[in-house]
Amino acid sequence: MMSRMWWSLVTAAAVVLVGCGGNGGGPSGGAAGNGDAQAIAAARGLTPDDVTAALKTYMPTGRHDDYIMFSSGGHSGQVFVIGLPSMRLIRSIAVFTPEPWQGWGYGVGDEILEAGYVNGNELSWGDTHHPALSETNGDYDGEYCFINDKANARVAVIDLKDFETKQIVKNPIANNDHGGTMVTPNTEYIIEGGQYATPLGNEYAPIDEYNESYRGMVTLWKFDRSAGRIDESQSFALELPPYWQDIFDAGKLASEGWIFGNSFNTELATGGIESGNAPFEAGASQRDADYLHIIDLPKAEAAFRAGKTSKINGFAVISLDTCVKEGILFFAPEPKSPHGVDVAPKGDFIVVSGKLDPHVTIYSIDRIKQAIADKNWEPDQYGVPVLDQDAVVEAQVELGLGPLHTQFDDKGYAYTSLFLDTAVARWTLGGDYESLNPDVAWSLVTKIPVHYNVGHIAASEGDTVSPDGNYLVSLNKWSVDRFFPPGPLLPQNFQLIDIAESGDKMQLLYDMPIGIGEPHYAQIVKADKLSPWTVYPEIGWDPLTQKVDSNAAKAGGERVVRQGRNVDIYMTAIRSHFTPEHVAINQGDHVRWHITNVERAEDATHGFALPAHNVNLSLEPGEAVTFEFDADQAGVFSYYCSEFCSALHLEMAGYLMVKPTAL
Ligand code: CUK
Ligand code: CUA
Repeated sequence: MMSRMWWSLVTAAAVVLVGCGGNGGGPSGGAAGNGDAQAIAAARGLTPDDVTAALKTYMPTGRHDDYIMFSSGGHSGQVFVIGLPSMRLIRSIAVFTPEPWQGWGYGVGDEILEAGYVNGNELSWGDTHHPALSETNGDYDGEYCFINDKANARVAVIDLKDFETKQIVKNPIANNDHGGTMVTPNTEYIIEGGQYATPLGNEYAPIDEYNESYRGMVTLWKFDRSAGRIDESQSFALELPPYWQDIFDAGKLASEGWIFGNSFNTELATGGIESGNAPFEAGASQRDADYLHIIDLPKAEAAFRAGKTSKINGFAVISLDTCVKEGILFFAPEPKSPHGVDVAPKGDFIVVSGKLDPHVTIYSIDRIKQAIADKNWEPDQYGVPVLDQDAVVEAQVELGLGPLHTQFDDKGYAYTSLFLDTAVARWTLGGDYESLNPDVAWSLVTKIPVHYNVGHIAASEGDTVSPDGNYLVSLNKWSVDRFFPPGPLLPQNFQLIDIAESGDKMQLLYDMPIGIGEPHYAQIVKADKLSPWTVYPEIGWDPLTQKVDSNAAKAGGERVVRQGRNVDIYMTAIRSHFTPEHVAINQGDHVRWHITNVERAEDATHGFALPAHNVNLSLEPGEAVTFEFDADQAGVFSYYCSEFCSALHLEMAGYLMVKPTAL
């Protein structure tokens, strides 16, 4: 069945790729396996493209991936860490959702999760959309990752020293967000834009007062890099018209200091399908244009510093009137129900996709600045200057149906996801990028089909000032027939695409099912930019403060200390025992339990599971944890190590004895 020519292609591809890998195998190195490889490929029905795809993605045991992708976890409330090109899930990072493997919410991180509760209401999930890696001069620096919770308007800070969540802030004026998180080029600010307009500060107003009382917003969270935390006191928000703001992006290089966001529902539709009104999907799609939001960040900062703010729930807000008066906010028409807004690597162009328009529209920052200088605008109904569209648009490129999000490479190409076409388009940028690409500027080059219905795409470092242009991942919303169906709830599908070659060559390499939530955006960073710890720097390390906890339990200092009804337990963990192994207390005591993993060996993690108390810890080497509870249940509770750490792991256990009050 298989012709000789066909097979020589496979063999040639295999040999070429082995050669490219720098392993020095050469023809003889591959020859021994050729017969076997051919037989395997034939038996499995693999095409030459399949074989090259396998060769480009396979990681021999022990070899690390070249890139690390940080993906939102959608309604899992987490962030996923995935290696490229192998597409191996390396870990999830618990953020908004308690997660027992990491102990997150089960004795570890409880205060951080509690800081994200709304009016004391426990929230045990989030809807993460857009991760943002911290940047220095517009390039990923590998230090922090930020992520938003669309459902509750929250932003989290993850420290990439240990890949753990350090802070959750609740937006004080909004109850949902979407245009977050994105960072300014030196991570001065983390952007969090709203989505569905509501009265700010969670006030009540009837829906028929929509135009007067409902508002949009964008919040600029000040990041204090030395503290590794958002500084709420130096953060502020802009009040925006009740258009539904969507995604934001920060300007860089040519556009540094500007922030761009888009909006849909400039119709101010208020829905009400049940009362015979046009549903939102129709009402919010009437007009030919919505508004690109253009924000002058230095002017906004100046207004904030000058105290030209009002307080909503104690949070500084620059009113819409002040935004207009101070020249902070401008609009430009953008066609039609836009979704993505993405700033090109040099910062000179801003690419907007209208979901209901087959084009991407490209704005020029020079033209925008000129139109502002020329006062070439008409005010909208809220008095915001709407710049003349012809004056600010540089180009439009027809790509296909349902364009959403755009990324960039090092070859002068842009890539845009096409939801309805279920494809990724490669197209050429003009201007300064023309010398990089051999094709005609501002034109479609090719499309690659994806499976199916792509939302975001992520190219390697593809939203920075220096994209590297090797890989692109298509974050597909539907997988339909790509995987074994695990019941009617199907996974999403991440597809890895090789974009290293120019022209019409792009190759689909790998399908990765995501069966734990619906990711939206992801960012892909070169692995060598990350330098995480593999053990905590010193024994007794508190990951919350990132320093040694002077009150941590120490080897030789294990003890139980009672002061009235308060009991402090100082415990150490090392293969394969806890010290102490018996802890005797009285019903009604308040317990503060301090455990230190005193190991220094990589991967020597211990768990700590306490029955009936909803406690499970993950204690990484060196880590010290304190958790508290009221011992209101009498009885004997067998605690044990919940990580299989050694041959005598099962013996790593002990007894908490809580003596009944009556005895
Ligand atoms: S959104 Cu999900 S596909 Cu939150 Cu960025 Cu466009
Ligand atoms: Cu320690 Cu199992």
